[in-house]
Amino acid sequence: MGVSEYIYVSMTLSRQSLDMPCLHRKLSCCTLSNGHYVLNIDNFSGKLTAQGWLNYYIPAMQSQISQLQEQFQRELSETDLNEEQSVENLRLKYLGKKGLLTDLLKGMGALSAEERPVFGKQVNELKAAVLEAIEQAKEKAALNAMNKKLSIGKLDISLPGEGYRYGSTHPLYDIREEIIDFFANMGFHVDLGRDIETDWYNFEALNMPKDHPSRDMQDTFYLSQNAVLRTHTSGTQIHYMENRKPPIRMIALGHVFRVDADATHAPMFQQCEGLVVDENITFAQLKGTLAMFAQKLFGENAKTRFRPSFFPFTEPSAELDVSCVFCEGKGCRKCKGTGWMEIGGCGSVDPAVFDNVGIDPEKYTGFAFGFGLDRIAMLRHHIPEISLLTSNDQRFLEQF
Ligand code: FA5
Repeated sequence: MGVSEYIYVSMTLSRQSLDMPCLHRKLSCCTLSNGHYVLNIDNFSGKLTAQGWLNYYIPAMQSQISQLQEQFQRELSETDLNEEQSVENLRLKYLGKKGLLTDLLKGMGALSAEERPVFGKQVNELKAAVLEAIEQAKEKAALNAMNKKLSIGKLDISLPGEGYRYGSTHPLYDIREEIIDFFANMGFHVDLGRDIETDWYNFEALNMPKDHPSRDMQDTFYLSQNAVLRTHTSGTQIHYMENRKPPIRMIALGHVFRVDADATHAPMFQQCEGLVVDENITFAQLKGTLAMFAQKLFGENAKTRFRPSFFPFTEPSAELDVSCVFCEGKGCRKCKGTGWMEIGGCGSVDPAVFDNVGIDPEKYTGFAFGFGLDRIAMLRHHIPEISLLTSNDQRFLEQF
């Protein structure tokens, strides 16, 4: 019948326990003697054929499995089906990592080739039955729990659902992207510059010598004698012109810092600088470019006005105003009755600036402009207070 030379018994058996071996304990063995197997285990010693052994083994195993089955049925009937946790505890007791059935299955490794299929079949059948019973119990427990909840609290199915909260892009981000899109389409290169500039790039090279009154408005956040948090993006023009020859078409966007704080002025805000340098560049081209830009930002009806002004690095210089978006140019409280709102400064590049970066002012001319992104966002969305843009207040930001 093909039994191996040694019959492996699942525990150290005593005479009395032979009918009821605990199947998952480790082995002892009996030796072969003239076609018979000698059981030599603990205090029991006797001769047995292999078939004789199986005759003991199979009923003992079956009896253990059916005892476990009865035990499970009893415990299942005692489990509180109103408590999902009780069902889970029962599952763990039988099918968990150290569960009774799991243990039984683990013990199979110690069985002989003849014992294993007989035993495995029975244990697996029991396992499937236990699994199914627990699944059914779980469903019942979940249903009972829900019924219990429903009977305690009132469920108002007419209440609105909770819904999902979707994020949105920041209005300043949107404007920044639109500006980049507009100028990149016109062939402008995009630069970001740097937040910290030396005195030379932020002031001196832009024709703002030390102690000159034009510095006063921006003489602000110094990190050292020579390093300053940039007060405008115009310094990027200088870096750009130092490293490239005309023709030049570039914009530079980024944060700038000033000691400034009221409803329309913030200590940190974003600017966009623009620079064009080539032969025969004129103020008329500057006007045309910015008029198109204003229409792109504020719609086709937006009008632009160039108001004479002063910047040390442009000559002539102008402030760029757009018709008030609140009253469409009629005059209101927001535009202080003028019908116009300022968004930036501009002008033709001062020849002194070209001298500072080694570009021949006799051969080349250029225009430059710089405007505030926060100001544009305020105008476009009718935002009354500039600090709202950086307050991180979700109720405010959700509107965009
Ligand atoms: C300048 O900063 C110049 N560098 C602009 C320039 C560039 C002129 C190139 C000529 C040629 P101004 O200080 O005016 O200019 O600032 C430009 C724009 O930045 C203003 O029109 C406004 O839109 C915005 N701005 C200025 N200060 C603040 C502030 N504290 N908070 C928010 N926006 C501001």
